[in-house]
Amino acid sequence: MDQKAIKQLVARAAVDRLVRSGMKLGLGTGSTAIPAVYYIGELMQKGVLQNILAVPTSFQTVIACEQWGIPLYTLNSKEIGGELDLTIDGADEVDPQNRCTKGGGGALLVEKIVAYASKSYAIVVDETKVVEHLGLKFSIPVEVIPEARVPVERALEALGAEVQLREAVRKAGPVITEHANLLLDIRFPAPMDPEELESRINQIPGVVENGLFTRKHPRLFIGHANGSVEQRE
Ligand code: ABF
Repeated sequence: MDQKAIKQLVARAAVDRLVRSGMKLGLGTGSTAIPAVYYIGELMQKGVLQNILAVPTSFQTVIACEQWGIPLYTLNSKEIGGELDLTIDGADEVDPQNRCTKGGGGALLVEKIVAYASKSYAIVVDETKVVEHLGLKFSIPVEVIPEARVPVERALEALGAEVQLREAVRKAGPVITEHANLLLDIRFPAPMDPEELESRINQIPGVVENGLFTRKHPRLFIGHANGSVEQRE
């Protein structure tokens, strides 16, 4: 199976196994989470799923929900009341403890807010995302207030990180997040303790959030090239 098909397979498997009518759902971002949104829209059109209330994690997800008529809410809506039944999202890396690196797509701030407001959390990945240690294959994004970029860079370097400002590919200049912040992508020369690092980074003044997701244990769905979907609690 090609990677696109694997992503679709694992996204659909998670929806089939976890999503029920009437759920308040957090809907993720990226090329594995968006197929789950489309599939939910399909099931709603067929009448298989009813009364879904969705909270999106990015503009990409808002547009996908609008295309399928999935009713959009915020965590503040009275129908949601600050708590979701389930969030389904993607990840850039997952380690043996189901801890994740996320935010390659730049949506980590709302992804973490939505994930941590959910009673149940599911991550859908293809097998290339499985790693022994976080930060090995993928850098860890840190969302930073623009005015604090240099002091935060220095503080991250003092933690031993190599720091790279995320540049836009086509538009000249840095990537600006949906909350008008900058992204610093950091890498460490050796494996680090992701739980300790997640909180250490967020203590630096000017840091808004970082892409280490270690405190919300997700149910993990891994799509394999042989067409199987592995579920890891
Ligand atoms: C999103 O999924 C981001 O946190 C992460 O960067 C992305 C992974 O994207 P893809 O599924 O396209 O590899 O939730």
